Amino acid sequence: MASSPCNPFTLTPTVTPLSKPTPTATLLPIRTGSPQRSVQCRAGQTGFFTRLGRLIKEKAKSDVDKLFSGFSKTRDNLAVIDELLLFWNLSETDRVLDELEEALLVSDFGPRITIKIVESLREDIMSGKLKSGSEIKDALKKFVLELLTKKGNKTELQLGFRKPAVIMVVGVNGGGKTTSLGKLAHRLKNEGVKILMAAGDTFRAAASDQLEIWAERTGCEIVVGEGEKVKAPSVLSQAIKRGKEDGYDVVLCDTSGRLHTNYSLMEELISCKKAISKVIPGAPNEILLVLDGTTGLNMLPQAREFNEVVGITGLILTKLDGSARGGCVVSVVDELGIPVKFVGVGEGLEDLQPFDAETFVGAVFS
Ligand SMILES: Nc1nc2c(ncn2[C@@H]2O[C@H](COP(=O)(O)OP(=O)(O)OP(=O)(O)O)[C@@H](O)[C@H]2O)c(=O)[nH]1
Ligand SMILES: [Mg+2]
Repeated sequence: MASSPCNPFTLTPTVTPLSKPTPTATLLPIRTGSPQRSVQCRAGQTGFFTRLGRLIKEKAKSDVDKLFSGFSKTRDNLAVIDELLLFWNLSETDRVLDELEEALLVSDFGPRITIKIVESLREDIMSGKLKSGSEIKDALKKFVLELLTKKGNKTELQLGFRKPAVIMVVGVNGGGKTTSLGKLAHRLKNEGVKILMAAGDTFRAAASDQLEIWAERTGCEIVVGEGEKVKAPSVLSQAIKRGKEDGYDVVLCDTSGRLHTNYSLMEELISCKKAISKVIPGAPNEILLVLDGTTGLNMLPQAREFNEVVGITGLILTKLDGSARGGCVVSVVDELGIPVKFVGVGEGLEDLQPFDAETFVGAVFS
């Protein structure tokens, strides 16, 4: 690995005193979780975020077991493919491919990609390129892997070069935005990143309490709006100002759940984005759309609408632990060409896994 002036591995961690930042008249008070250890990036900032993104991605490869267990239901669902291919012979190709098609559809690979896979396999079988069940299985895995790496590359977080980097999470109600934000904070914090959370869900009174619990749990600081009429763009704007003034590395912005079909709520999201970029031109660096894996292909219209309105830079697919439909990862990448950056495989702190195509293919077609 090339060395960088801001290598989070080599810098000595310093304990930042919990003294409150000097308050200014316009800023909301900051709330603090438990005392945190943070690594300050002392030299130039270029390279810090690039390395961070890469580091998190590399960890995905070492978290194979977690991802493997997270996809157990999808794997069980697809195990039928092994049985089919074990006894495959040329005369039974049509029946076997029909059943393979069914298994992929049941796991939410989606009709478009399923047909592409099956037809490509049929062609290779008929031309004599694939001669055994194991060759067919390998070709199936290769097809999925190539699709994920071609259409959904850049799975690393792209946090730019300036501090603070801003990440905003968006999505429909109950998809797992706040939980994913908390888990992401935990992951970044483990790499020595100094994080500020912004409670941008101002629709529900309990929303900021939920985020405060995550701030406490992860030892991060948080900016929460005060008063009943506080608006999300104002909270986010103030949090970004605070992040800038107090030298945070990353500001993580939570937002309210909203139906992609609700025009005025989608407009509010545009205002949130504008409020952020007014403080830091070019921010947010990442707008991550959180999609509930259990909703299957219903997530596609949601994703299209959010993408059109605010421009999605990456996806977080949640609740894949509880669902046997992990194939939706492939269908969203195929349909939208937006990379999946993280997958949620449980409710715990460690249950947000950076997405790695190879690990995924190994986990669902073991
Ligand atoms: N099993 C499982 N549960 C999850 C996962 N991610 C989130 N959840 C659960 O899903 C529920 C909703 O999560 P939240 O984080 O509150 O969702 P949200 O999108 O912030 O919801 P709103 O703010 O109401 O729109 C909670 O019970 C979470 O614990 C996951 O990856 N796996
Ligand atoms: Mg929430």
